[in-house]
Amino acid sequence: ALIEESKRLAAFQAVADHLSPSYRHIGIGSGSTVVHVVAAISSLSPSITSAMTFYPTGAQSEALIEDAGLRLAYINKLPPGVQLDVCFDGADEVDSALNLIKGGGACLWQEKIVASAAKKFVCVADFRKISEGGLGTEWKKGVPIEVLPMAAPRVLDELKRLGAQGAKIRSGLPGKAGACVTDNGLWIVDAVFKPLLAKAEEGYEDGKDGVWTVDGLADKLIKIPGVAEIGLFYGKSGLEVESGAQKPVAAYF
Ligand code: DER
Repeated sequence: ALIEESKRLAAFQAVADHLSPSYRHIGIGSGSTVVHVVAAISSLSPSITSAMTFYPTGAQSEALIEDAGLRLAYINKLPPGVQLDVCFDGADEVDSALNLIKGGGACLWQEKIVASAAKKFVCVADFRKISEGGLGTEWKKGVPIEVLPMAAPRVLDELKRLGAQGAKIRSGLPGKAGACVTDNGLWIVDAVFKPLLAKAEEGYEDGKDGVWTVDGLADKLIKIPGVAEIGLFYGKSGLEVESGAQKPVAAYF
């Protein structure tokens, strides 16, 4: 109950702080925390929300928008040159430089596309997601990577060469034999690395003994043939980070 309450409070705070009534195009992420974001938006006056259009990041997000009676549209229909005013989404872990692990819900590819279309990205996360010692210390299941199924075995081999302590194809939830299949028809590989450094330390050799910076690892992962997208999102330092149970953990642009 504490965790749900923390998600709810963080979500309502994030909407109060970061959703201006003047906004017209809003991205909605995936997962359980963003459910509270949509609840917060739905609690606003219809005179405000009726002027807004909401863009999903997958099947769950789409249903969330529809079930809330909010206007639904799709990112490929956004007029050229028009950006989303804001995108709200969850995260699996957030470090001190606002880097994120995302993909716990296997929605990372569309989430990153929609996030990249927004002027402002607001990450809403409860206290469990705050990284104390680098990405991977709280979320221990590994960095989610969306891959083309036929390339998965070769991706697993390359991950081991990059120093992954463990890498595996994510299996479907109970009730689905075989691999988890994303909204895009692909698979997820979860790769466990030693905790990631938020930024390179002086004279640091990235990847030495399997210890990577977020940027250094991301550059390697995205180039592996067969990888569609990776669940590492970049923060932009210098913006407010409000840590704690009841506050949105990060807002970055
Ligand atoms: O899959 C995702 O990227 C989700 O946003 C995930 O990172 C957060 O899910 P949660 O809000 O249910 O913890």
